Amino acid sequence: MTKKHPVNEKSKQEQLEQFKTDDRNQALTTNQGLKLSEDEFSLKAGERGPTLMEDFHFREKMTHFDHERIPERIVHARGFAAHGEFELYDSLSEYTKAKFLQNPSVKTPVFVRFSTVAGSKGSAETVRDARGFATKFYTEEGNYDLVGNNIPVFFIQDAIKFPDLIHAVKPEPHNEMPQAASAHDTFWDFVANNQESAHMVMWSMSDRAIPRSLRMMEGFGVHTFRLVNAEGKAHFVKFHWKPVLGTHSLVWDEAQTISGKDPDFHRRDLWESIENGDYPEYELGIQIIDEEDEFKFDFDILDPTKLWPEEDIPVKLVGKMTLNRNVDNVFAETEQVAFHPGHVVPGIDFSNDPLLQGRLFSYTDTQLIRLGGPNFHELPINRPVCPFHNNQRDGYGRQTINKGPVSYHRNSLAANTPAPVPESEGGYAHYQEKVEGRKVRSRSESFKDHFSQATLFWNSMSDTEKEHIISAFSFELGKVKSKSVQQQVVDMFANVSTVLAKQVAQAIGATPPSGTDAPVTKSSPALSQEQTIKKPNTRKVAVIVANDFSSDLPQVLNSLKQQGIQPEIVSTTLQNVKGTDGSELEVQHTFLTSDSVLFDAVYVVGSASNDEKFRKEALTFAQEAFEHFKPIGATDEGVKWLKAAGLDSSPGVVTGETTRFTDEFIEAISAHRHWNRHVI
Ligand code: HDE
Repeated sequence: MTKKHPVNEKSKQEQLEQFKTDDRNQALTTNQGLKLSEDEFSLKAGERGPTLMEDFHFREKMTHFDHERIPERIVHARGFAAHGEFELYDSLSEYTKAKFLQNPSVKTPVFVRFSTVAGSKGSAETVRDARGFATKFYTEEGNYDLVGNNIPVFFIQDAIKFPDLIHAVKPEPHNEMPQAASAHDTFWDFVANNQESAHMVMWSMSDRAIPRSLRMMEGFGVHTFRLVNAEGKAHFVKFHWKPVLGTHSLVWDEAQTISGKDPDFHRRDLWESIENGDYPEYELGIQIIDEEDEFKFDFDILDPTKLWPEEDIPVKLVGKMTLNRNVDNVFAETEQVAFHPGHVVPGIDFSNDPLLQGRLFSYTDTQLIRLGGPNFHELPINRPVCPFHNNQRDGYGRQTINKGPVSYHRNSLAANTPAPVPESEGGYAHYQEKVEGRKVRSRSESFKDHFSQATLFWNSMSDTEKEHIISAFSFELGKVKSKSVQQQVVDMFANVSTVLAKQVAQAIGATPPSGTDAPVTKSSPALSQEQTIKKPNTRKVAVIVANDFSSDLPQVLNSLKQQGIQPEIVSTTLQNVKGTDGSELEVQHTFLTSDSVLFDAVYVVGSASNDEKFRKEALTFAQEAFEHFKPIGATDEGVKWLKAAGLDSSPGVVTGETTRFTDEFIEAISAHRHWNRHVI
């Protein structure tokens, strides 16, 4: 039978060009290389008869499919990744002998996987959660993994509590709800009964837990590590990633809507930016503390619930990472990548942070079950770029064909190779820290202050950020059913701020604490996002337009584009829209396929025709953007519409003539959100 709409040869060629597949122009074969003559019908005894056991092709294809999934990560299951490179600004030889941190002309390839923590692999991306920020540096001395988060502290102080924390935050086991959310009883019960979580919970309830983009969030190594130089001198270090575009967030209402409108919002944003050549960039920062100064602070530097205030210990920017290549295959790369804080190179070492020490065990263990055996280092994404040789052999999925009879050390038959090399030739030698003590299961006294830095965080927030934190607590605890847990949490956070605790108590019907807050003696401006870098580039603007737009519009759009802003046309249908001067614009979205939450700003051009439905749709966009404090622009009919709806003359709403309009609108877009707007 001839097809009604045969694929024409030209579009077939275009498709081949578009998708750079290795299988291009190849014959279809089985995994044994046998060419196949048919792939749509199983082998049957007669056209209407039973399928035959003999059909090895059907069995191979189906068996492979049946085994396509591997266990998802217990935490950080939902992730997205990209390739890139890291360049150093100046040699760090003063602090470390790590080769990739010596020479600014060396470009080190990297692979970065971002993730949410609590949700399963198919969960939405704009949920309230910490984000994983794991970087694999493929250095000439072996792989170095900096497996961090976008929050600088953690919930617990000792790794032995990690299974408890994760059991509490994951969906409750009796009904597997809620997915990818901490707004439920077990999580908050854990918090109230493990008060070391106070500081991290403040961050999780802040805007940091709903980033606008993976390109606009910070990364932190969290633990204290050591850098060791060629003379063997060590310094304590904390690692930071600072996004060149600044640190920006969504608002909670918007984040929830996006979860439904586009559950892939963050990966789409990252993917598209890289495809467009707007490569995400992050500067690597280090904070350094001399070994001699270990005890000079009012917190223990081994305690992972504490940060080092940047105003006391400055962050030195030492290099830049650029993500410039999307993955070719999400399973092969993003899913099979195996990170491990224990993947280090000479010059980078550990501290005795008890959380870090436990992680050094957990990550290999998890890869064994997840990737099915001990040979995961042979998967292409995990392979070091330098050669590796040892006497490990066999196991599931072994790729290397080791030759010869010798697979042991020490030997004489292979001249005792492969052999360890001294430190001077690149052999890894652990830093010889002096340790002594009793074998105990206990927590150091110096780890017992759970509230000072939680309070520092609160005191460092702007009024808007504080409001968001109060709302987040009220939302999360509002979903908790146990009155007792609600009250315990209110009482706990009264230790951070009575203002916070009172307002949350009011919102959830709990008993407010008595007392008032002590006068603020210290704050850390670096913790607030208010003063972050603000740039217009890569911001997306929904341009709402119909036929008969004025001849100025293409010029406005060009000016926006020159600033790196991305205007995208939204209209009733995907038909091109025409201007009064005959020019045409391609429409990318309809009111049905898009929503204001998927954009950073809305620009209402409107329509001269009396299309009431169009006007209503445009105003829905503008109204929603207004409530999310986003920049709004209007020209042409749009100005009248905004005025009639009472949306004009508020901060960040720009209406007017073309030349001034464009500049003011760009300024409004650069400001990102207009918090001083009165939203009811
Ligand atoms: Fe993880 N963590 N973690 N974690 N973690 C995992 O390893 C674990 C912690 C982090 O994109 C798992 O391969 C323990 C802190 C990231 O593939 C697992 C403890 C920080 C990722 C594991 C922690 C992290 C993971 C699950 C407490 C920030 C995703 C799958 C001692 C510094 C990496 C896997 C990726 C993943 C264990 C705490 C970051 C189970 C036991 C603190 C970014 O091994």
